[in-house]
Amino acid sequence: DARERTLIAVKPDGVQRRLVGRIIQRFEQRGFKLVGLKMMTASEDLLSEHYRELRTKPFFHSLQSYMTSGPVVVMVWEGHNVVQTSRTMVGPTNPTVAQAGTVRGDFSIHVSRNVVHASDSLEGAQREIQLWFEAKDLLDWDCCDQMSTSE
Ligand code: DAT
Ligand code: MG
Repeated sequence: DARERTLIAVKPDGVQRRLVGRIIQRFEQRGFKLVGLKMMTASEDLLSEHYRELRTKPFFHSLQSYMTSGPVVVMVWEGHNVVQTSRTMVGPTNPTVAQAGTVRGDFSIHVSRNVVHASDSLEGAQREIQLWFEAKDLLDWDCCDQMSTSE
């Protein structure tokens, strides 16, 4: 489905380390389409909904305080197989085992500061997109490649 969408977020450590541009560049150059983008500091409630499956984990409270400690850049990217392909581009949760060439493998060393979030399934992506964005802030747009030369 060429209209598949996923949620990608540059986490506070990624913003602080000036990695936003390089992360966006990877998704653009791969061929995905940016349909939503905002910078915000997440609330604890939003984070606890976003990571609701992790609420019982011992690291949950430190995860929550890290993720609300500063601004994140939240994005919706669209394209064929974007959920799965972006997980591959981001790399495994723990940067220790992330290959060079992945975002986490190139820019991080510790699981609790792993720079970027990517939805892990179609259902998860839909849930997270609705959680972080209002429908009106997701934009449909056409590429100038498809414009006729007479315009
Ligand atoms: P992912 O971000 O790859 O989807 P996840 O959903 O299992 O991984 O966990 C969400 C985030 O929680 C992860 O990016 C970093 C943090 N986290 C996961 N496991 C952790 C651990 N063992 N110790 C500290 N933080 C952890
Ligand atoms: Mg996850």
